[in-house]
This record gives sequence, C-alpha cells and structure tokens, in this order.
Amino acid sequence: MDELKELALSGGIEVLESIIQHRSKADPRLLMGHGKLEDLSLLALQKGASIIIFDQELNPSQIRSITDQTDIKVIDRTQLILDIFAQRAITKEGKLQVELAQLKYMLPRLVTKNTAMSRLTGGIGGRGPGETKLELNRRLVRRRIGQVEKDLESVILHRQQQRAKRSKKNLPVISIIGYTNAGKSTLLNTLTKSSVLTEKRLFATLDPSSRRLKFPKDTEVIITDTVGFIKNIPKDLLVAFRATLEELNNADLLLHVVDMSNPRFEDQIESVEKILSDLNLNNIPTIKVFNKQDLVDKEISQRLCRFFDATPVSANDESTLFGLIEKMEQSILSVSVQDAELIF
Ligand SMILES: Nc1nc2c(ncn2[C@@H]2O[C@H](COP(=O)(O)OP(=O)(O)OP(=O)(O)O)[C@@H](O)[C@H]2O)c(=O)[nH]1
Ligand SMILES: [Mg+2]
Repeated sequence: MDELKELALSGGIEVLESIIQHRSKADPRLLMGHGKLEDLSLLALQKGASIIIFDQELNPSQIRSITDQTDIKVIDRTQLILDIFAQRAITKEGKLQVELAQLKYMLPRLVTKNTAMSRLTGGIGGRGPGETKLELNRRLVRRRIGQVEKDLESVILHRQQQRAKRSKKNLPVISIIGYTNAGKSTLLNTLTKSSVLTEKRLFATLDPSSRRLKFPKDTEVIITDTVGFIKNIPKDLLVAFRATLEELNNADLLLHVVDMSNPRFEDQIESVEKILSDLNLNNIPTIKVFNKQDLVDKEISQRLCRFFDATPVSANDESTLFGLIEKMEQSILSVSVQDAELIF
C-alpha cells in the first residue's frame, strides 16, 4: 500500500485515505465485501475524493460493478502505472509503447453505452497519447493497435540500425538497471557529468538515454539508463516495452542499482531479478550497487554490502564512486580479454 501511495503521488494524485480489507477470498463481483464497499463510498464522499484506486488488478466486470456501486471513478494499479507512463513518455518510441499498452489494456474493457465506461476514459487513468482514441469503439481500437504496432516496428528498426552503427565502433555497453527511484539516473549523471532528469517520483525515466564514459585507464564505454522496474509489472506494459528492454541483451555489464535505504529493498531486488530472468538477461555479468549509503547507518551499510556482495555508493556524491568505477573497469577489461582469447 505504501508503494501504491508513492505511485499515486507520482501520478499527480493526492491521497486522502487508504483502507485495507482482510478477506479469505476476494468477492468475484466487487472484490471487497458489499458492506465494506458501502463504507468506502461513504468515506470517499465525506472526504471529497474523486477517484478510488485499487492495488489489485480489476477485471472489466469488477470495474463496472464497483463503479456502479460507488458512483466514483475506479481504476486499478495497472491503469495508474500506465497513466504515469503516459505522462512521462517523451520519445516517439516511448509514446507508441505506452499507447499500445493502454489500448491493449482498454480493449477488453470497452463496452458500448455504459456509464462506468465513460468514467473510465479521459482524465486520470486514461491520459496521454491514447487519450482521445480510447473513446473509439472496439473495431477502431483494434485497427489502431495494428497501426501502432506497425509504427513501433519501424521506429525500433531505425533504432537498431543506429545501434549497429554505434557497435561498429566496438565500445562496450554498460546498462544501469534497477527498481524505480533507486537512483539510476542520478548515478548516470554523476558518472558522466550530465543532466538526465532525476526526481523523487517513481518512473522519472521512461526513455533510455546513453552517454559515453571514459575510465581512468582510458577504456571507453557507452553507459545507458533504463526505465525503472516495479513488482507485478503490468503484462501489457512489459510486452510494450519489450523491445527497449531487450536492448539490454547487448549490454556487457549490468549495474543493478538498489536503494538500500528503502525498507522494502530486498523485495525490490527480488522483483528486479525476476524480471531479468523473464527477459533472459540473468547471464550478463552484474554488479550490485547499493545506493543512498548516506541515508543508512555506516555499520549496517557495510554489513548489508558484505552479505549481498554489493558495492556501496551515494550516486549523488562523486567522491563515493571510486570503488564502483574500479569494479566496472575491471569487469569490462576482463570481458574484452575473454573476447580476445576467443579470437586467438
Ligand atoms: N540521499 C540520497 N538520495 C539519492 C541518492 N541517489 C539518488 N537519490 C535521490 O533519489 C531520487 C530518485 O533518483 P533517480 O536518479 O531519479 O532514480 P531512478 O532510479 O532514475 O528512478 P526512475 O527513473 O523513476 O526509475 C531522487 O530524488 C534523487 O535525488 C543518494 O545517493 N542519496
Ligand atoms: Mg531515472
């Protein structure tokens, strides 16, 4: 629930209240019990809430029934994440990916002439590149999906061609990955003295950016930032971002950035590792970077890093990055030595 609150804030939503119901089994129609839902509507009315966000994914009929029951706009975590992504997408590829995910999510939820549906579209939970298009009917949505997929394909092809050009120069690639808000963009900025947007919000970065980095021993690499991961990443979103994430396949080294000051950091590591193995990326050499050491007691930090075999840093403080830079260079050099041995 804490994470859902952070997500809501990132989506520009003020959280008035949160409630949890413990139930042995979810109600198939309303998710919660009838009485509890009535309490919830009343509370929402008293507080002047304009939206109810559920942490679980709701199926189309649940959204309709709950909306009818509460008479308030209802969205789930997936829609909230899609909405944040829609607000953040900048590049053409990012926008197309988000629109595709939104369209695919909406398709089974489209019903004609339903008041719940009109509350579903537009505004929070239905914002962004696909906004007006979401009001079209199913047939048109399907057609739009086909078009977006085609556009996306050509954008991806273009990017791959560019990458091929880049890799001709044979620079090793280091990719920074990790849970959202871990400090990936901050690390990229400090390492390369650039200014990629960093924010306290979740999902500040959507579109991957790449920079060159020169190590002390003169090795040059490309270092890339990626979209943050999150637990239970919506399926449609993962599919839509698959191409971007598959880029990671070309990485010679991954920096897995972890916010060690977050009380849920162990779960976050687990979520990231699960996504990596879903994407078949778990064979790439990885350095675990435990970030935000300045917010953690020194002794605890040392113990955690030993236990997790991680390198402690404060991504916003250049003077703490020496150990990491050394490890990165070593790892890259050993990769190129292996390559050289293969050639001989
Ligand atoms: N105290 C402290 N804060 C940090 C440190 N590194 C990053 N932050 C803060 O953590 C927040 C998130 O940093 P980002 O670099 O945007 O995180 P990110 O992993 O790129 O996040 P997404 O792009 O949203 O996935 C920002 O408010 C940073 O200023 C650190 O070492 N110490
Ligand atoms: Mg970022």
